[in-house]
Amino acid sequence: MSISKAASGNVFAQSTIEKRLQIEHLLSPDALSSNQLSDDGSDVIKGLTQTPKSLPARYFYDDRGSELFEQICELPEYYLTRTETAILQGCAREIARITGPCELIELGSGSSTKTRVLLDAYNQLGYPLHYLPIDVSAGILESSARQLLADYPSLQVHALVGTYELALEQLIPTALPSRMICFIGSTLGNLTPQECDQFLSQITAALHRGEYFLLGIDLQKPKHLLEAAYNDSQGVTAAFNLNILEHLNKRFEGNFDTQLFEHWAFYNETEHQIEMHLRRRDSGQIIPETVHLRNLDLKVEFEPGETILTEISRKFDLNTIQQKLQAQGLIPLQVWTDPKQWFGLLLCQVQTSASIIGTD
Ligand code: AVI
Repeated sequence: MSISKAASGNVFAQSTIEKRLQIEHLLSPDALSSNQLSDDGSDVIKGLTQTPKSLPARYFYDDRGSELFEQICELPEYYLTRTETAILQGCAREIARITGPCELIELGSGSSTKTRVLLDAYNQLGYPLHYLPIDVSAGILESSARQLLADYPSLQVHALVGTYELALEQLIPTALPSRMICFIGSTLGNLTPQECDQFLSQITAALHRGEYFLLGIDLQKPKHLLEAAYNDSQGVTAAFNLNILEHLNKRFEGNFDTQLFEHWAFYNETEHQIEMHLRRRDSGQIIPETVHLRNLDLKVEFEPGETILTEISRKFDLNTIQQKLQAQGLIPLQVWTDPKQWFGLLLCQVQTSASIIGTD
């Protein structure tokens, strides 16, 4: 092929990508500058002034945090991503057959790696490919959407930059017969039970009867396996946890000294959740360490050994979660797990009049 032909081919491919890509900012681009949400840090003030101290887990995900999370997904101890991908590879065709042609809506799409497994299945069945990824990170959303559009010539992408809550409130009907909201990766586990109930009711409200919800969840298993996944030998999870302080320093002009804190993660067997903390190292110094977050006009003292809860990661029981979904009008149609039953993938359908009759 001559250079000019190759160049014109590239221009053509580029122009079809532009035609098939739509990016909508649900919050103003100003509010989203440097991947941030449009809040004023009041959640940080609230978390750091209560006892015990805590921070909202979403502050993990600045550019560095997102990069570290991608690395976590590849770690030998972090079985979640690998296991879920393998399950998805085994059942994607079945999912596509059950739902028929439908728009794929993905919450917290990130790099959209697992989405490809679903897109391949819908593609192989000759279904139109419509993908609506939702993420707070405009950069990751756009770059992964462009990559997908280059790889799937018939794909249409309508990306929404914003929080799940905003996106779920603003979903519009699709030209396709149905829609499926995908919430995979066990991110549901990062919500408290109360937040989880509220989230599931938002899912039901956002969908029409007969539409679909695909949920990936990490399941309960022996403590040592769980603790290894959140205390990896390479220290990537520790770096991810500590990065939240760097992020706060940048965002709110803070002076957290990350050397003074250490990663601490354990499995709480009563609550069935990993709890991830940052703990002020106990170096024999008894005076409290004062941290100043200038933009928030906030000074916080940390005693030696004091902790900040940065994340919970709940581990589910398949029967209990199915009951919860059913109670929210999300009827589980099919459940897939891996041979060790470490991870679960559930396809649910918003209650139809037929399923209401069926449950009587
Ligand atoms: C995003 N979420 C499902 C991860 C988890 O396993 O709860 C976040 C994570 N935290 C530490 N490692 C991974």
